Amino acid sequence: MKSIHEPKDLAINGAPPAFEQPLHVGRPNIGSREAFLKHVENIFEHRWLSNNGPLMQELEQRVADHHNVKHCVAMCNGTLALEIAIRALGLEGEVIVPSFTFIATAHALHWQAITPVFADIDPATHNLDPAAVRRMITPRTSGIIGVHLWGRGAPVDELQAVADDHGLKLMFDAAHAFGCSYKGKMIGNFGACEVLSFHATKFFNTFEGGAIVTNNDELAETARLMRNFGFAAIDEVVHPGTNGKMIEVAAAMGLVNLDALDSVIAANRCNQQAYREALAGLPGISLLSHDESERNNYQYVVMEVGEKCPVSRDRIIEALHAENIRARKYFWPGCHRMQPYRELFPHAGMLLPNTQRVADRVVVLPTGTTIDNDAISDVAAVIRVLVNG
Ligand code: T4K
Repeated sequence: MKSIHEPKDLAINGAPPAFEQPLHVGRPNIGSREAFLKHVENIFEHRWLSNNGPLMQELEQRVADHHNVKHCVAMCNGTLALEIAIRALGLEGEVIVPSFTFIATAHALHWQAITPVFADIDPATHNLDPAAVRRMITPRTSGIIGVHLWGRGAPVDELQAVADDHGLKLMFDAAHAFGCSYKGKMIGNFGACEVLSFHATKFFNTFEGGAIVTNNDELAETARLMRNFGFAAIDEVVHPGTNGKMIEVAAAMGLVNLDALDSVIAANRCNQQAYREALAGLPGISLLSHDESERNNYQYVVMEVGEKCPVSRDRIIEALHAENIRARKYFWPGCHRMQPYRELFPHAGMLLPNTQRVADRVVVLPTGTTIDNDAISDVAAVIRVLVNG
């Protein structure tokens, strides 16, 4: 790996890329391979591959304990968990969501013939602005889905107040917030339920996976029925349902990754600090920070390119990609500017000025257990060379 010091060294100027192998956002964090392979041997030995298997049950218990919540209902992925949660809660008509989120939040509604109505965000936190949510309520509104973006808690209390004032249901997309807290209480305990994602790129992964976490017994029971075709017992279907089951090999991955959480947090935290130091003092460049009084997983390094920066966000992305650094523009351009929402709501952007501004500024940088301080220095050097001209 070479270090970049001069503008002429940038790959966009014809030099070879800084990294021979791509440096990815979302490189999976993987715990003990040995322990995982041992689980796999056991799975083969017992020939129990899916359908409420023992490893999945153990994982559910440990995830629930980790979040101090009564129920964890594991699923095959976070999107299906969102769909099931939405259906189990009985949402219908219109549901208010941020547009500045991964497309799955909106699609999980649209897929079930529910209209996602996009509300604006607070540009300082990137999370829903409760006042904007209030403005989007109509007689057809049945609920609100808050997103704890980047793992930082949405304004839960204020959103709950809006929901209570208007008789709406509130749930959270907590795909980024595994192991995080809000006002000292673990994520998983807010709204009617919360949905975690255990996708490969997440802080905690089960290859693919997700879960509904809730303290509501009835909701958990309904979600359990729905994920297994509505079966209450052999030959007894009591509810409409689908196939949302988590397989045993995925649960095995989850169990070994649960054992590695502390080391992932330590690596992520160290990376955040390294980026902060390496990018300090650059005009118009800032990094989103974490509230150290809360529990954080530090999974996303979110850089913002402000007006004072002499180069554009897209120019920075172009230069990083040329160096084989696969930084991302999450969640550009915002759900409302993607299909089918762009066509369904062509004027939605008029009510989403903060969403559009933030979406045009963000760069998510590579982090996780596979990146070291030298690599971070090189990533920062590319940005520094560009910004300082
Ligand atoms: N709600 C929110 C707020 C979410 O962010 C997500 C998922 C969901 C709901 C839905 O949960 P799931 O149904 O996914 O459980 C990625 C993830 O696929 C997606 O799970 C995640 N959010 C989103 C933020 O990021 P893409 O389209 O960016 O994926 P892709 O294929 O471009 O991969 C991202 C980077 O990670 C690439 O640089 C390659 C690298 N990567 C990826 C995988 C899968 C690896 O290095 N190894 C891998 O195995 O969506």
